[in-house]
Amino acid sequence: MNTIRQDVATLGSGWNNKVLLNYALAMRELDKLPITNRNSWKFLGAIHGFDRQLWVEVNVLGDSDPVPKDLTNFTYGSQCQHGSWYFLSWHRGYLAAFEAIVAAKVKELTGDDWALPYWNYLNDKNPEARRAPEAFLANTLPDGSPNPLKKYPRRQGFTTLRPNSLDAFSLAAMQENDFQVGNDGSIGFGGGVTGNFAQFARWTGDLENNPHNTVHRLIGGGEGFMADPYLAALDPIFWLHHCNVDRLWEAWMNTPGKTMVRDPRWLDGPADRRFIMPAVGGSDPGMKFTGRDTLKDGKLHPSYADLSIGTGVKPGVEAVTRVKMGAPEQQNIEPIGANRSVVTVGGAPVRTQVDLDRQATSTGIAAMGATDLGQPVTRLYLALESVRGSAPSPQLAVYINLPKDSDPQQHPECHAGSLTLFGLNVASRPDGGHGGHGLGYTIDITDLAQRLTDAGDFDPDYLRVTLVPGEQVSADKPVTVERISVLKRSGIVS
Ligand SMILES: [Cu+2]
Repeated sequence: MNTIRQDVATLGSGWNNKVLLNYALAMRELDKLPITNRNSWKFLGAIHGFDRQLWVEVNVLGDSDPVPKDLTNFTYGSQCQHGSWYFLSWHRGYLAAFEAIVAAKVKELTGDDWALPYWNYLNDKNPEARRAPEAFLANTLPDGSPNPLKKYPRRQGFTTLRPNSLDAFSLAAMQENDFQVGNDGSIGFGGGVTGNFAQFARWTGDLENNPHNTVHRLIGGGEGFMADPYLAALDPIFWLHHCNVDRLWEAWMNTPGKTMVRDPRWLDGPADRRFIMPAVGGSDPGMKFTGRDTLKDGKLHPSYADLSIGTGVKPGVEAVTRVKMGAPEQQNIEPIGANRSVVTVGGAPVRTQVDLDRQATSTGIAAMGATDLGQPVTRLYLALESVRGSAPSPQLAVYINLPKDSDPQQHPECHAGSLTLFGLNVASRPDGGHGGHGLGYTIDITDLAQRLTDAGDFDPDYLRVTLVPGEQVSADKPVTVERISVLKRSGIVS
């Protein structure tokens, strides 16, 4: 075997997949260790998110189990970074530490080398790509003992990622050319700007939004661990999912025309502390890292067997799916309209009107399709700001300019985007490390605005936005959206 990360589908089926068999054997041992051990399965899971009461409720912890202080004071525990530009770098460090600990256990048990495999679920050349590897679905190991890879709950009857009719599950994020645009990073591949550590910050990046968030909900459903950041990393399938997300980032960075962030706040941040992971064996001081350590030539830079299949890009080959808009710092983001009040989505679709600045909208629409070098070019975005709710990963679909009283699902031409609000429960808690300010999402509506304009159904004075509730949204568990605005991104074709 090999320490390059490989597509799990290429490594054999069932328990013939030795990488997964070794994974199961190592997990079984790590799962026997108490949470006080920094290499235990529970400690590793708690690094992502930890809530003692919830862990006792779902029987992961006993009532009187001692919990180490460095899990509850945010040193090691509850570090996961979501809704910010640290999402990808933090998770890369997390994967590296986890992989080293599991590999050491595999070595001890079997003598084999081990690397974390990835689940290439958007590989359209493999008709079985969306089905979870058999090893995660089998009840028993080859020796007849219970299969640890199936130990923690998932969506009922889960075998395959099955997007519902409100879902988007795609590689569209890979078309974005810039990691971060605007002072707050509201737009881009990688997530919003924050100088400090923030478990849940304000703006979700494109890749985090989809496929990352979508897959969490498709596996977890309402009750499964993958749907909730406090529990997700306990499910061993979490790591194969995140390995693929990490690979997508790597593929994106290796594609000419994509601009990775160079801001020292990202490279050397966060400003107020270091990210920290346990070392193999768990001794102090642990492994500290910054964004820089995760990039090429950094100590946490991974290697993948392939960066082309199922990634939507061809590393090394310039792909002009979207016109380049100039250096990110020379692009401008400007709000050109907003709705007037908080929107609450419960059991039924809700409509709201976004009033637009006619002049700014008209010039924006006129420049949307520019392709000539040096010409002004724009893209339009719908921004959902400070979204809050109590469910772990509720689903919302967003439609624009639906005919009055019509069924949204009959109008795919009005579908602007689909969101899975992964971690909304955590981001909305006023007692969390994030003040309960909720999460923000931007949806690129350029192509839709172009289609509506061509059809004569885009009025530069206003947009009618309809929010359609999906899974985990109901009258009892509503989602509130503080403000819906339209952002105009302007640059120069380059
Ligand atoms: Cu995740």
